[in-house]
Amino acid sequence: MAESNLKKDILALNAKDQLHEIAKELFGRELRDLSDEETLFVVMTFAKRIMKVSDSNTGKKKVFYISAEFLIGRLLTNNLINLGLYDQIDRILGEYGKSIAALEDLEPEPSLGNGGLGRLAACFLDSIATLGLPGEGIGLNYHYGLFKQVFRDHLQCAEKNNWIGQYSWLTKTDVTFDVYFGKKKVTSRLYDIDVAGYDNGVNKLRLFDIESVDESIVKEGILFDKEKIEKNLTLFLYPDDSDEAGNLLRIYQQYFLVSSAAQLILREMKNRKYDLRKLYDFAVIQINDTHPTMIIPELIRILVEDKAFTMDEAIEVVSKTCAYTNHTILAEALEKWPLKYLEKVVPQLVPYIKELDKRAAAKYKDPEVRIIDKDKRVHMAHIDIHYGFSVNGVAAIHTGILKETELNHFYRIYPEKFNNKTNGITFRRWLLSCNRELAGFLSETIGDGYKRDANQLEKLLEFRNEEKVLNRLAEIKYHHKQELSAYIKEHEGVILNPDSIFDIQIKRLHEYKRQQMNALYIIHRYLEIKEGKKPARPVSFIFGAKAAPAYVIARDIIHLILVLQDIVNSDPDVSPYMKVVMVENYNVSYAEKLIPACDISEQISLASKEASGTGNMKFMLNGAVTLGTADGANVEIHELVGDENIYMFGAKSDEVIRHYKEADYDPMEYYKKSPVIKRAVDFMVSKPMLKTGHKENLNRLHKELLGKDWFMTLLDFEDYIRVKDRMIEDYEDRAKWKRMMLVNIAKAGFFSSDRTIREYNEDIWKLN
Ligand code: 26V
Repeated sequence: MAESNLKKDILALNAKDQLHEIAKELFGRELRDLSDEETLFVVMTFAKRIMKVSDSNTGKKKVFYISAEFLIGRLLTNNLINLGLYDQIDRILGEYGKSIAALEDLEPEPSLGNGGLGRLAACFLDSIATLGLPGEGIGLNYHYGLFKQVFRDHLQCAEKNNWIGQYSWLTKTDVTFDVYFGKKKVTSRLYDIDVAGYDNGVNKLRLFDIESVDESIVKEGILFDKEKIEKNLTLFLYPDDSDEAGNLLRIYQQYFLVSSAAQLILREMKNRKYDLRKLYDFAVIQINDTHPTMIIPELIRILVEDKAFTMDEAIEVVSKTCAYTNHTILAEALEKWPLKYLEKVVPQLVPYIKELDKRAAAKYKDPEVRIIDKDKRVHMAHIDIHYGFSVNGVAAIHTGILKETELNHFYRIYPEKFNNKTNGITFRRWLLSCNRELAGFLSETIGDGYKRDANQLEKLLEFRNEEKVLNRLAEIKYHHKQELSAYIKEHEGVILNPDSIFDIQIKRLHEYKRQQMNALYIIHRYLEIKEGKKPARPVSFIFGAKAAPAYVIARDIIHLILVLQDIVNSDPDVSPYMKVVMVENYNVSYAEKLIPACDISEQISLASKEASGTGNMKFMLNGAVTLGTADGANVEIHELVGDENIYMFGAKSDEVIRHYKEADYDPMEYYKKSPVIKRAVDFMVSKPMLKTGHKENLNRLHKELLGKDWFMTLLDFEDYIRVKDRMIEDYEDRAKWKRMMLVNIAKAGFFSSDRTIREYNEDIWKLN
């Protein structure tokens, strides 16, 4: 059907009639007779059609946010809220004894990201659309996304997560491109997902898929033949890259993404009759970490080989079009591809990368800023910095460390390129959708304005001494703790007491995030209770985390927590006073249930290592109080709420950086010096632990902690105990705690991704 006809048809019918029509069209039955799952597909189809005929955000210049990950999560509730249709549809479904809440858990989650970086990209798409800016995301259509986590025998196992069924948010387009790996040609097809802005136009997330993909090659778990590129290229997100075949596949994926993206962008320029010599007047390409870096040499190659540009001209135009965001300072996460891998996968790009390196070397003598190093490895970030016009970090402290330490050699030659863009989160998903009760109460108390202008949350401060308001905040928190307890009972088989303190750490499992320090605290508390030190109120320690399948120590930490869960929860002396639960398959949907129920937000990374964090912002917005180190955006949260509304502990980033420089940190020193540390660490390999868990995993972890402890757990452990104990005590001063909740909510406005996107636009994209 032509679009204008569709638009007329849709506008002519009211929502109820449309739902009935779609029910008949899809299933040949009445709405009332459909299963919940079928009803979900009807509502999804309805929302999809509305988005198809909504106005799209257009303008002369457009941002292309290119990213290997878009962790969009479920879209039903979010789309209905943004389209302003939630209440209406919920009322109509109510007439048939159904509700959106009952449908939303049936939607398969698109897990097209690992964690913060991918979720940030999804929040950004929401804000770009909400601000009415022309922009789109460009990524890959992974069929299974991130693996589904299951626990067996206290260990993490990985299974495939199939999210694309007969009905999904994807729209198949007829746009295809040829992508060449040397002489080998494959076909790339474009799929679109509409992104509705909040009460504003619609943008698109454009996902490319390899046409010859073959799901049947996936064997047990997530195992598949890594060599068969034409069949496997878009099956999984970041497959195990511990071997050469895995690394090569990752490069295949990256080039497939950038070659498709470059063709899509140039096709649009051609359709709109734009002059490619002024590409930067019409397009800005934001490169999300180094994964899409090859877009730079690829665009230069196309301009030179197909569009008659000289090398100088192509480099100038591309450099004025591309901007780079850095999301980590961890050395092992900064991509350095062996030149021979690139020669194997994309030989056509290698002469261009060599040319870019040659030019940089001719200009700057410092070997630290070479693109190709003496060991013939290509530093992807160095391409971005030399040949992009902007380099940004994602929180003030992170950008500071990039300038002063990690990228100092570059900062000295290009100070004007460096800028900070502190991350943000979309309040539509992380407040309006996941915490409807709090959003409703805020509207009653301070009006609706905060939904468009997050800074208006500060109006709440006027109520900091109003008992009625404080009590209502506590009631809403309690309601979510009850709901979460019911959910965890059903899904994890663990019974939590909603009157206990909910202490939550949810994020990817990584040693630098130090879930192991939280686990050591649990051991410490367990042993104290065993000795008869009974606390005033129980604490529920809740974790959610996936470990990369090849990351052995991270999997050992999951094992440690699962064994502790078993031991603590089944000990009748202890379990009335504390419980431990690690939820299975932590993902965006689980986060939406956990975050509104949290009292203590655990943000305990080793200072300097967490670039920003965004979970910290989501917790704060939902009235949790932060227990954190001076790292990432915690530093800015601290500045906003003040000393009296946050619990900070641990070594500062300059001390940590000094320890690395001097190589003088020795965990054994701390272990020998402190009986508290010794007792907790040794319990990991004690009789009860070895009886429930596996010797191999627990011994390995014990050895790692005492022999290396690269992320300095023991350096901060005693201070962590001290501050966490104080925080738990302070919870009993209920008036004080409720005021802390209020201040945290009121000060969260700064972390709206609308603010972040406005800054990107003003300083980097300049779209309006
Ligand atoms: C990647 C890898 C890959 C190889 C093994 C170890 C490792 C460790 C870390 C990473 C992180 C990649 C980049 C990333 O996800 N950064 C996150 O970006 C978020 C959004 O800016 C930010 O909030 C998080 O602090 C940052 O870790």
